Amino acid sequence: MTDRPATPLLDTIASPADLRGLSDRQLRQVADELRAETISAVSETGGHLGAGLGVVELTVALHAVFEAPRDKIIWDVSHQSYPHKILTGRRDRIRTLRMKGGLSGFTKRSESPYDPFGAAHSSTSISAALGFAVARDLGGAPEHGIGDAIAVIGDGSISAGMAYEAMNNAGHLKKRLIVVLNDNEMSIAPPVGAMSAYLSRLYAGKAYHGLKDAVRLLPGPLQEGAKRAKDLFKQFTLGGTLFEELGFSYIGPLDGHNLDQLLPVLRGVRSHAHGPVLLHVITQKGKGYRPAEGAADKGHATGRFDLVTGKQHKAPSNAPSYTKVFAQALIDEASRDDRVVAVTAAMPDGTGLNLFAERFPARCFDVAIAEQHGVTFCAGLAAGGMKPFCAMYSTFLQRGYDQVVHDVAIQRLPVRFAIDRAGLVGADGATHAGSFDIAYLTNLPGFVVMAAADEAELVHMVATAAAHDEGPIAFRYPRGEGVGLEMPERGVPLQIGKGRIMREGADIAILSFGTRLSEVLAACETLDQQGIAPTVADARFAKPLDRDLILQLARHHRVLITIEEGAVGGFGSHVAQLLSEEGVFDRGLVFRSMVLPDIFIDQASPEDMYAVAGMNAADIVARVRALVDAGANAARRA
Ligand SMILES: Cc1ncc(C[n+]2csc(CCOP(=O)(O)OP(=O)(O)O)c2C)c(N)n1
Repeated sequence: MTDRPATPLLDTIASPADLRGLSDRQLRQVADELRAETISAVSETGGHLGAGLGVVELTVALHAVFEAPRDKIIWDVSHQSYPHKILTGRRDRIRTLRMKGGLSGFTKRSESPYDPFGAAHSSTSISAALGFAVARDLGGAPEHGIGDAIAVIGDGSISAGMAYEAMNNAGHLKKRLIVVLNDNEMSIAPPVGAMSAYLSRLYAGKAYHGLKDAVRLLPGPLQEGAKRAKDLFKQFTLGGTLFEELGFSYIGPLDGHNLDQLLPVLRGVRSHAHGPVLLHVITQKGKGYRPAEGAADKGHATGRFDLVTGKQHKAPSNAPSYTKVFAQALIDEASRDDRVVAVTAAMPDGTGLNLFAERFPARCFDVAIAEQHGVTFCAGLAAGGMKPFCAMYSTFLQRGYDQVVHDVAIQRLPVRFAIDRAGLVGADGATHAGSFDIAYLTNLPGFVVMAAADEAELVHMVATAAAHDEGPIAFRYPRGEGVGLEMPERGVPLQIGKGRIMREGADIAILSFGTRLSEVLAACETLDQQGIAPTVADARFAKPLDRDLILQLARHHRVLITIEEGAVGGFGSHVAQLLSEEGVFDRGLVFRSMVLPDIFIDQASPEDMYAVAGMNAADIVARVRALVDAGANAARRA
């Protein structure tokens, strides 16, 4: 008889309830299969790999011990939720991760009842879990009830102020609430800050050894009766940690890859927890896949890759990324002016400031995942006579908005905002789209707001920002590569509030703000062939507006169209306001504004997203043609 391969246990798991009938030994097998399935799926889709691999055992343990969806398991950031998705009825779609019409790369309420709370920005999980705990105690959701509220938060994400605001509130309310601190000693980059150092001290301290001894006392997983679990739970509760001072029972640190530790402790917590509990779990980012374990970012995010070698399949490109162009231009400015400093909130590689830090280590500050602090820190630096460049993604700067208004704008402090990932971002979807910065900055008095139309413009905008000491100034640029232009030797400051004419035509003018300019120019080639020759201008500034340029375009053309990769309320709205105040509409100007649609666009390829947004050259051609045809019809009728 030949040995038939055993059916993978994972194949029998349609929902987490199926885990609850398994022995601890079988759960270990499920964990191994789940890890393999996660690696295999991400090799096909790309995405966040390292974080999920680090929580495979934790995911199995949480779902085996707790009863989702009644118990609410809330993953912070939720980039580590792929194993959770596989166990919660989405295995059949896991190879559609981050694709158009597929699974989101993050938790999403509309996707599954097992995703009680959506995320992608960090450090929200404890607040949300506390909300569920209070809702439970006040009788919310009476149809199904709410069981436990469990937040799983990483050591990087717990560096943000919001996490402490939540713990402060939780310690005061004393509701039963479980926080699992998933400590892998990594953020995207190695974590920074005093909190990270504190967690390392806890990890290195007595508690860990105490725990190992205690676990050894257990004859086996089957012998964890309620009493034993209770004793265990008590033994592990140590006094004196920061978390205890905040009103949490602290348990740990545990080995987060050892189900023999995780399962009994979680069972103990489930049976006996009163009030808020913090379970400190030590894990390894990228665990179980050598290429990820060995990567500098522990496999944080990856494109599609070869399973055996771990090598990523990536189309080569010669054009430099906007991020890199920004970093090099900033290094150039900093080499001439030692007051230039740079600030990132836990994204040194993503913003290119890793390159800046190599050159100017003492003038580069990674403040951890702390955008609010980062912005006000820059305000302080500016007040102290420095020239701070606050480099953040558009979507994450949202978190520091009151600081932008209150600490920077009202005090007219010359903080330079380098806004990366402006516009649509592709596979990360709606949570990461940089849609709102134009709108949320152009309404602030005294702000200068620029958008680079191409990578050469970005170099000039870095120089413009460096030279601008009169107040706050921002420049935005997209994810991805430039158009492959010849780069200027050095940046030359632009005249504030002045745009440029790119080509002259008649009848129709298109005024572009940002990198859609290349699509506008491509559209013009098609329109030229159809006998329509628009004037095209690059506004460069959404604030202050180039009034002269705009009014001149309005005067000399029958139709004016603005285009920007941002939500309504931004550049086009300000142009409309100007035109209406100047009475231009009364004189018959036809005006249209092309902005992102008033929806949150789900993940897709950038091309698909632009198609949904109607922002491609073909869409611009269609817009212009419709206006020309309408004009011709009106003329015929008249
Ligand atoms: C507000 C905010 N800023 C920045 C990010 C980008 N970001 C995504 S994951 C991550 C690191 C999170 O580290 P940690 O919580 O330790 O999780 P790990 O990836 O190590 O599992 C960062 C900085 C974000 N998601 N949200």
